[in-house]
Amino acid sequence: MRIDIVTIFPAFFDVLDVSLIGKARERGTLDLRVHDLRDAAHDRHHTVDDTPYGGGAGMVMKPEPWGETLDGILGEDAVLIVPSPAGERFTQAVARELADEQQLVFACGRYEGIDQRVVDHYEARGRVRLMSLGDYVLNGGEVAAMAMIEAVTRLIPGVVGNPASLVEESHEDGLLEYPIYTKPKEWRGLEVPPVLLSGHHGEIARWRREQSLERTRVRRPDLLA
Ligand code: 6GU
Repeated sequence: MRIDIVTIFPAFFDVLDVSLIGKARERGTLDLRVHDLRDAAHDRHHTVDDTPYGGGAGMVMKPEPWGETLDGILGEDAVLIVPSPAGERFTQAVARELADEQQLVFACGRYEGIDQRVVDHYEARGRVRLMSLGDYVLNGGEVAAMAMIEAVTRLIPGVVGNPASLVEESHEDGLLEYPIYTKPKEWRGLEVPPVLLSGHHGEIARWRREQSLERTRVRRPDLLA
């Protein structure tokens, strides 16, 4: 998979050369490139923002640097992803859809956002998805893009070492994950649930299922509705 990130803060993405994503890049499983939007801002101060038409607080990202940068990046089959608190909700199901794509391009806005015509222009020519992580506000798209990139890339075959570790997780079956334990059997007076030491695989599976359901009922009843 190819991933391109456009941002005025390329340094946010320096951490993408460590851990599993870094390994996938070294192996060539993942071709990830970070682009500085200011390289396409040609005035002396590399200006990327301006005041909003119609008035209001804050600044708006100018369309021209976005157009020049995205034109040079977007391939035929690319999906342009615009992190935005006004977008559709990013979920595990969306992550699975995106993991099948050839190219994802993340357009990370700052300030109050990007001139609407950038989205309108690329929506008329290809696939664009405005994506929100949840109902809260971040300062820009960078941290959201990072979260989405991690959620998507770990689903690409070969990025996570053991594919079995992908299936028994929170949200993969629509429920929260059951509690997990390792040695020692007793820690600070707290015991590992005896069923897990019983060796009865059927009973263990049933207990885990019940725990998943109970956790989901208490913490995330919206997932069961
Ligand atoms: Cl994708 N962007 C910003 N700026 N804030 C957010 C978000 C995205 N998702 C939740 N809050």
